Amino acid sequence: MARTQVAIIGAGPSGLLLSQLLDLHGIDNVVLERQSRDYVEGRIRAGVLEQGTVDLLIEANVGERLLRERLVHDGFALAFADRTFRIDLKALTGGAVSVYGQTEVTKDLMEARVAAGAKLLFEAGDVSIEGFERDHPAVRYTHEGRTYELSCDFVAGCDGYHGIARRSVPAAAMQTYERVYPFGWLGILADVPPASHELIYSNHARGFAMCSMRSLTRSRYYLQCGLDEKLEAWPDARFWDELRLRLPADVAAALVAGPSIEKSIAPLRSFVVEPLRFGQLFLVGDAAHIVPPAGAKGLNLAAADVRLLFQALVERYRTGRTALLDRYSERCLRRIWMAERFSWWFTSITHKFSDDAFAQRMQLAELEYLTGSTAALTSLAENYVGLPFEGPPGMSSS
Ligand code: FAS
Ligand code: PHB
Repeated sequence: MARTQVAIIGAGPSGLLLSQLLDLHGIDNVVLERQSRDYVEGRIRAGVLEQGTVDLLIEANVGERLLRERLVHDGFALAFADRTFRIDLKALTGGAVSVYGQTEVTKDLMEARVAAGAKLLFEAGDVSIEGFERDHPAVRYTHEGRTYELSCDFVAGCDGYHGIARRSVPAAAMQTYERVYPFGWLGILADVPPASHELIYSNHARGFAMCSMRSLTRSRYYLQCGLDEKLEAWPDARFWDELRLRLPADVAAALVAGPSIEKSIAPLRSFVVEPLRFGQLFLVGDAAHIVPPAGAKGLNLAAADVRLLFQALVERYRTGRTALLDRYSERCLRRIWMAERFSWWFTSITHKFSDDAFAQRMQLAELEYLTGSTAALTSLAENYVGLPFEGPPGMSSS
């Protein structure tokens, strides 16, 4: 039976970043990914990185293209009642965010792992975890028609919301918390210049809309849509027309339409599982939590989990101590719940939940108050740029 120190299930951002950081600290690991490399590198998802995530990618030696190509945004805009209001992140927090697609983060990580000769196995089927309560669990999988078994010290479940890691744990051993939203996001990617130099989140009576970007020549837009919507009912022309209707007139006038290069519908949910550790199995990223994307937290939360697990594994292998491993769940959950709250709140004030006139007036009152209060704006801004990471290992938690 093959052996490694850490078996990582999933080669998304969580799995690749953990693998890279462990490797840089001499900790042997194997990554088992269900899909092909092309499929993983082709996924279009997040677009905004917190500074903490940027710093971690630099620490992982994959920050060079990111620092060269990212767009640093000192602010973003809220649009409502046919006007836009700029949230000045820099003035309110001293911070900023980086616009750099998750697709590019994944490509940078993948390139680094392949260059390092990492043990990355794609199209690994039927992955299962045996005995994660034991000191040396085993991970079974198939590849090209043969079955393999990998013995390890630890398993990192980086396999996303639909993965098998969380599902390997008896339901009685965990508590889950979930809110499924009554709408999804219809997203489009197009090689057209963005309508604005910063992101715009638009609250509109027809539904939420969002203007984002991947560069100054590639735009990413979203429309809130019903859960029963089908992509085939949304030809490009309909998407652009509806987007214009949901934006303030000046932004709509600046919108440049063009052929979509990607279009997809994503459901929205808030989800957390507690705890995140089960014996030698540790859940990381979307395997442990999901946030509605309005707060731009999903990918950043995953990176924060990776940071804490990587620190804990380095402590274990360097000193034999397991204090940080024992605190992994508690340390992750503090940040997870803060991000869940912010993402839920930001979704609640920007999206259309019903035709209820009172509810819509409450949203507008909240937006009016928010954009008129430095205290409220500071709270929004500090959550958006990313709350500070917990202190270095060993510091007492606040
Ligand atoms: P991922 O889901 O990215 O990766 C999990 C990996 O595990 C995948 O490669 C999968 O193929 C693999 N896997 C699954 N089951 C397996 C098995 N049984 N065996 C082996 N491998 C297995 N976040 C934002 O901040 N902004 C956004 O706009 C945004 N948009 C999103 C849109 C969609 C459609 C989705 C699904 C998510 C979006 N997110 C967004 C959140 C997203 O960015 C995640 O937070 C991020 O991908 C988390 O990374 P991972 O934890 O690595 O999980
Ligand atoms: C994106 O560019 O895909 C994006 C950016 C910020 C969000 C959500 C999505 O809050």
